[in-house]
Amino acid sequence: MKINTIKITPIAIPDVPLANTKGVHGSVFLRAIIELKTDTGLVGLGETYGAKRTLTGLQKVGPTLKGLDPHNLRDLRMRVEKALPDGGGVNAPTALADHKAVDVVYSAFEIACLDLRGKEAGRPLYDLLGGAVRKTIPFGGYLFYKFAKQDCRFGPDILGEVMSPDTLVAEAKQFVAAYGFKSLKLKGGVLEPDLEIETMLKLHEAFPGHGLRIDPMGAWTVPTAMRVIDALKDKLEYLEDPVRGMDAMAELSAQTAMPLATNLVVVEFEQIIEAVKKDAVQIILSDHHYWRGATGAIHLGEMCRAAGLGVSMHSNSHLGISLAAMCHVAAATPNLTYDCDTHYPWYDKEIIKGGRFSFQNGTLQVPESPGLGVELDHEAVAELHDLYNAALVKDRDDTDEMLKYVPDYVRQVPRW
Ligand code: GKR
Ligand code: MG
Repeated sequence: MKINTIKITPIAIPDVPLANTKGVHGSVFLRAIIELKTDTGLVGLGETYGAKRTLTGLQKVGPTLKGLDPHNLRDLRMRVEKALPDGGGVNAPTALADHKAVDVVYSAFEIACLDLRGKEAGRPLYDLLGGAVRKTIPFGGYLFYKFAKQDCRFGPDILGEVMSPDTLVAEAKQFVAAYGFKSLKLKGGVLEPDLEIETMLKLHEAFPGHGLRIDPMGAWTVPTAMRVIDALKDKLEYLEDPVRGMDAMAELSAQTAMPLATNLVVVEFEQIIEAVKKDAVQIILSDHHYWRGATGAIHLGEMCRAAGLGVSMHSNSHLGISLAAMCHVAAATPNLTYDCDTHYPWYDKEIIKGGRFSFQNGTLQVPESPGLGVELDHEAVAELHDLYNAALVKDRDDTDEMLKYVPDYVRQVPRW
């Protein structure tokens, strides 16, 4: 089996103004859809970020994959490294972590290669990753403070303004009623810490049995994080990226028994060693979009097991190809013991046949058809590709977007 056609389609999906430490989401979010066709007539699918630097990387590497055997991931890696010799990162300068272009681009094509291999073998992708230890994948409700949407040209708002503890609890109630989530994560770092503490205490009161987490993406200093921990101890499963940088995480970790999780200070294999030496984190968030694909995410799980660290799963705005891949990775990672993050409920579009995944009691069943187990709805892709062309937005910059809502906004991390 050899790859003979490579198609990369950028798409834009209507988004809502979800707030975070560095700003707010724009009117659309961007994804790139990958189709790898083989001389045997199979099509392998992938989905990744669609912002400028990732798209450029995908477009540079794509044509060099002609003739690649999807079983040879080392050859894939070499072709990616050769086509992107200058390396570099893919995120906007205002982002809080960067991901190497070679890792992100490799990851996107790796998933499509694994999809092909699963289809050729007639086996679901989780079998290629070592087999499923679970087939029911639990997800958590990902809660955001948000503005009321100003620009509804590309899609309607959801829930209006959510900028207080009480409205955030109302959001959580809607999410739990609609999807049955058994755990809840708040994207913090948006309101004053006291208001975010109040929000978490109110969530705890409203959902006493739910696992709770908060992720302020480095918005707090170590003393502020300690104050939050004192107020919320025994109420959180873990605290995600409370402070900025490996050394600040290590300083905090030395002062508290609260487990610290990260998707900001450990985003590459090399950083695991430093994190372990400094005892900076106790849980690492896996993500096949930058941890070198699904096989890399499985290796991450294995390294965390060896290092005595826990594993959870990170999310970014995404559609169903990514969600299917997340399910397969979660199915095949034995020590992924926390409910996975997902942004999926915030959007109503889909690009796979059969429409959207449907959560039951906060869970999804891992797809059982060969490969990823999803097929592309070409009409839906074409519609969102038209939106990409119309939207004019070709990059993600949450800080820039924030100025539309708060004209004197200054990005400051840590802020409190
Ligand atoms: O969607 O605003 C967002 C999140 O802040 C996302 O960009 C993060 O990557 O969900 C993420 C996280 O830090 O856990
Ligand atoms: Mg995070």
